[in-house]
Amino acid sequence: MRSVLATLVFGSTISTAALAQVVPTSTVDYTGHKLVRVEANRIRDFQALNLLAVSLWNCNQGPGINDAQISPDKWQAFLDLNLPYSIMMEDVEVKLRQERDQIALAHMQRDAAWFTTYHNLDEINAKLDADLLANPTLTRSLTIGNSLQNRTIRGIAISAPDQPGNPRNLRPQIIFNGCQHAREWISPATIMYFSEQLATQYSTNARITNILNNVEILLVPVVNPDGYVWTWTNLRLWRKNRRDNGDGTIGVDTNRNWGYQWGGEGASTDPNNDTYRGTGPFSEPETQALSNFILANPRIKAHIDFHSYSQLILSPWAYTASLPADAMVFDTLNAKMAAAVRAPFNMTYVAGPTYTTIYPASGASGDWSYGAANALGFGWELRDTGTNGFILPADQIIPTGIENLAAILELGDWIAQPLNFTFPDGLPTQAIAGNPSTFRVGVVSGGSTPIATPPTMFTRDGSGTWIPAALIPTASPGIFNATISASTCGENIDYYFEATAANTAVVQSPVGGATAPNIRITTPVPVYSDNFETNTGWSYASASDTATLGRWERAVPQATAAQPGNDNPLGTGTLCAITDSRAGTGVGSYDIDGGTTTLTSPTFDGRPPSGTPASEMKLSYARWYSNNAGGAPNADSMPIELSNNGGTTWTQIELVTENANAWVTRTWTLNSILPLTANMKVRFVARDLATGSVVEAGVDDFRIFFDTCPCPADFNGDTIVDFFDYLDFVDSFSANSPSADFNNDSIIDFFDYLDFVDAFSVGC
Ligand code: 0X9
Ligand code: ZN
Repeated sequence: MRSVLATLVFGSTISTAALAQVVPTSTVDYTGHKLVRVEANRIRDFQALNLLAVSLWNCNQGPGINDAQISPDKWQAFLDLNLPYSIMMEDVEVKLRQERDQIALAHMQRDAAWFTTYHNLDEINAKLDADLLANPTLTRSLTIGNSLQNRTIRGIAISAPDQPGNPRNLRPQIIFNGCQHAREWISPATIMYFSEQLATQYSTNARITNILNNVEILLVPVVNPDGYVWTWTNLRLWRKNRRDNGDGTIGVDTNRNWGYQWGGEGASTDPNNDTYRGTGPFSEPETQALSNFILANPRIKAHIDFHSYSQLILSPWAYTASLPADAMVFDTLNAKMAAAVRAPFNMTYVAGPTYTTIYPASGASGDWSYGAANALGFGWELRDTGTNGFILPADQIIPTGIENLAAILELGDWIAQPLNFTFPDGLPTQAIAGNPSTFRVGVVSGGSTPIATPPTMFTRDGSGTWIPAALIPTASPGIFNATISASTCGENIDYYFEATAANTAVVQSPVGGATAPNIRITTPVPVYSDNFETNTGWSYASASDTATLGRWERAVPQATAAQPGNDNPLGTGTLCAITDSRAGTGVGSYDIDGGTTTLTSPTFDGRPPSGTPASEMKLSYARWYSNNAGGAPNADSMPIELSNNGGTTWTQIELVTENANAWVTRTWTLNSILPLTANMKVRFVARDLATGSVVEAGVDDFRIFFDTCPCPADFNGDTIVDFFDYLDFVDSFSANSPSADFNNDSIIDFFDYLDFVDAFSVGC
């Protein structure tokens, strides 16, 4: 035991011997070891780094950005590699000592709450027993199986007691596990937080009550107990299980050992490697136990395997870049969970398919759960993004628990529902007068089973009667086309959807159906509109641009974790302006490098037509911006600027820093930025100025329009329909002025007079 502990123990109520059992000990000393984030893009640089490093904490098997632990004796050699790096941790041992001290201190307090520190395996099992005892009607104990060293892999199941017509043993289940990787201590802590909160909030929290009334939650905090114990007794940064590989090396990466696409890309055949896949699929008792448990419980509809660190929500596939059949369901859930996890503390967890969002990995649990066990399988990386890495300070256990509980409740809601809707193109909130809105509607029951019967869409015009229409099936099961027909400027269309689940329950979207419908408003026809489907004269480069890669172009975007896989879904077509479509799969594959790239609109006339106030002239565009992936998140920004002198001078419209991970439509009043002229332009200056920053930008559906619907009866354009309009019309009519051609038939005659009188009597 370290001397600092002896000091802490001195005078306390806990004996040194007792404390020794609950405070980690170590057989190695990492004094002077630094953790560095390194950009090693070339294969030979990566290989050199890999050889030098004590270990790579991110387990990345390839070139790119890596977190490398470098011992003091290798520091100069590391510097000699001459790679861009930032120091994440000055001294790993100092961090480890702080962690041990915190654990010791917490255990010496008589009243330290359980989640204020980390706990060893015995303490976790004791807490499971305490949770079982405290909530006997809601919980039952789970035994998953045994580890290689014969430790019991335990769990707890939580659901409401039997209800009439709703027995507990018929409810769908969701399983959450932690600690496949021994050193990722925040994962068992988070699972234990779920255990305590779900059980204690049943009947006080309506949402948790509803979930537990309809779903059984299965929690397995430590899948790899042998490895976990090892991190407490010998090597805090141990990852794998404790398999003796027979060649002097120890350990199989259980998250490369699952029997779906085992042995493919992103898993090592080298027993010494941290991603060693084992001798065959399910060669390890830990993965055998959990997979057999999942197969024995076909009510399991979803599985999240919790890891750390990087703050990621990872859906299938991990073994291939191809998208799974249920991509739409995963996209929807990824977005819901990423939004929920952000809500409490504004923490970003990037969500997406594993292969492209983190790296290729074969034999990972999520792929098996989805591919072989018919459950929605996710991998998850908890806090943080590298400041502390695996050595996450204990005061982040509760915040991590809170934000991730919020996220798993989204999955709970989904599985608790007999049927769920997805809207991969989004829902139309506005349409241009005279244009219909066509979009896709996905409907699944039981988590991911597509329904065959088309759902009904109900629409009504204003306060009119609801008109039902069956949606049109597409070639993809469970995906239908919906069309809301064209309307005139100013009309509001209400709409909602209804479908019947396998268990005959009728489900509406939005919840509440006719009493809380979606609304689509109808906007005026724009005076200038560009959806980037054809070349309309935008400039994709300016003389001052310095970006070496990833410049603006007009293209179908290629999906990465930072870049969309589609143009603005609320517009038409498939193309947009986007920064680069270079081939590649990683997050940095399509981004901007080395400077600025400028997208400039053609010149447009921003002046209002006579009779329309200048304040009615609006600019809108859909934009994509991502700068929170990669080694230096949020280090860049994108100015969007307006010119009223053909590009001689520019005024900022907005400085984009927001990482919405979605297309965002922004609308501006043009004359509040600059006086309106016939010589206006807008430009988007995307830039990668910071080292290691991944920047992606897109622009689509650019429009100049009036805000309000035209009112023909307001003949003099003073926004009031009154006798002066009548007088002005009669004047124009008698003067045979072109403006008197009210019905636009190129003849000024009595029919124009009649139409004007009609419009005048209707008003606006
Ligand atoms: O490499 C892994 O196994 C995981 N990352 S970690 O740094 N915690 O080791 C991510 C694998 C993704 N997992 C699943 N899709 N299940
Ligand atoms: Zn892990």
